[in-house]
This record gives sequence, structure tokens and C-alpha cells, in this order.
Amino acid sequence: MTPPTPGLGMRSDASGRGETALALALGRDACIVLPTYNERENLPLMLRALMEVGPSIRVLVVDDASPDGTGEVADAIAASHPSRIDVLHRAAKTGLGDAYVAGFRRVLASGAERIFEMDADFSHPVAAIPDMLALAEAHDVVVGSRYVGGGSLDRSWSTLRRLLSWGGNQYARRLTGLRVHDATAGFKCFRREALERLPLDEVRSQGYNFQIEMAMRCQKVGLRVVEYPIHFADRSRGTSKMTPAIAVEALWRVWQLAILMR
Ligand SMILES: Nc1nc2c(ncn2[C@@H]2O[C@H](COP(=O)(O)OP(=O)(O)OP(=O)(O)O)[C@@H](O)[C@H]2O)c(=O)[nH]1
Ligand SMILES: [Mg+2]
Repeated sequence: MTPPTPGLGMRSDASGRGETALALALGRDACIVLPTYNERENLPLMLRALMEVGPSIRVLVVDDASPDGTGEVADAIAASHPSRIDVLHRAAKTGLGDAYVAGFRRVLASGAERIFEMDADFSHPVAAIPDMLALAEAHDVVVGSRYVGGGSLDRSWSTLRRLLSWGGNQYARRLTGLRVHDATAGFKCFRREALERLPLDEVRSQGYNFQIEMAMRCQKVGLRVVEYPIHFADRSRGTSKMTPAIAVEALWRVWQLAILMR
């Protein structure tokens, strides 16, 4: 697992080769899988920000029949960007893992060369996408990481919350043997060929453990993973779907994962 130098973005290469590499990376057909559940306030802003990253960026919103009408908001915006925004409506909220797997399948079928997973609540910095795409030229998977040098958490987080997040991450890493420093990172860029090597029909985890399971599967098949430092911001609109009960369930389910994937 190689953490890159913070701010490694190829833009900094004075020779000009970096600019060319970045342009090449940004020209890739890249699709961001954006799961939503009750993100009515965030979604329009998020889609606008993503459209501005570059003309080759596409988005697939995966909505699980959000009661607040996020799915209809997504449809209305998609109608004005027919070639760049698509919406996958799932009949029920069966979990974040199921939503992602359904989204990955749709995006792979659409021919995307790079596939991102990302939250719709602005916790993951949109500005990191070009650098992550550039890193994906030489790596199979780029993880937007809070726990490598240069990575950070929202300033408002209490010491206890930081400790729980860091401790939970260490616990998961120790138990599973994961080398990636941010085991529960939900911001990732996969090369198409890398995602195709993962047995998506075997993925069963939801919530935090979906991220851990994906990271384990990447390591198991020997993908080249690199971590890119990000600042993780708290959501300022809408509400979190994670509850203390989900976090506690995640703790013991990591054991299951560790045993199953041995
Ligand atoms: N389609 C779908 N999306 C979901 C589901 N659960 C969460 N999401 C979305 O997944 C992303 C992450 O969920 P959050 O509620 O922000 O969870 P989190 O980021 O782990 O928790 P916070 O740090 O508290 O925000 C958001 O875009 C949610 O709308 C689900 O069951 N189905
Ligand atoms: Mg969030």
C-alpha cells in the first residue's frame, strides 16, 4: 500500500508531461456512482459540482425510493443532462452495499473506464477527483483516505468521535489484515479492469462493512491500491443514515468477514 505524497497531483509537474497526463486522465470516460437516500437538499448541488469537474465525468445516482423524493429530483436533473446523468431507481432500501453493487453493474455495462464510489453529502471533496483520476493511470484503485499523511477529519469532530473512528479503523485492519490505512473509506476510484476482477455477486456486506469487504477483496486479488489524502467534511445538509446500532453491528460483522475471507 503506497500513500502518495500529499498533493501529488500531476499538475505540479513543471515539465509539462504532468499536464498531458492529467488531461489524458480527465479525458477518460469516468462515472461516479452516487448512492442516495433522502438527499434532496444535497443532490442538486452535488450534481452541479460534479458536472463542473469536466465534460467526461458522468454520474449514476442510485436511489432507494427515498421518501423525501430524491429520486424525482434526480430524474428532473438527469432529463437536462441526458448523456451525463443517469438514475437507477431501486424499489427498496436494502443496504448501501446492494445499492453500490447494482450501480457498479450498470456503470460497467455502460462502458465506463473509471468508476468512482462517493457519498452525496459533500463529505468527500469533489476537488480530489482530477488527482484521483490521474493516480488511476498507474494504479488499479485509488482510495480517498483520511488516515494517510495530509488526510484530515472535520474540525468539529470531538476527540471521542475521532478516537472511535480511528479505533474502529485500526480494529478492522488488525482483524482482517488490511494494509490500506482507511479501511472504511467510501470514496474510491476503480479502473474498469480492476472492478471487473472483483466477484461482485459474492459481496454481501452493507454499511461500513461494505467498504471493508471491498478493500479486502481488492487486496485478495492483488490489485495495486494507492491512498490519496482527503479532508473528510461533516455533512451540512440532510441527515446521516448511520446510527450507533449500525456501527455496533459493523464491529462484530468484521469478525464474520475476517473468517469468511480467510
Ligand atoms: N441508495 C442508498 N443510498 C444510501 C443508503 N444508505 C446511505 N446511503 C447514501 O450513502 C451515502 C453515505 O451515507 P451517510 O448517511 O452520509 O453515511 P455516512 O457518510 O457513513 O455517515 P455520516 O458521516 O454521518 O454522514 C449518502 O449519499 C447516503 O445518502 C442506502 O441504503 N441506499
Ligand atoms: Mg456521510
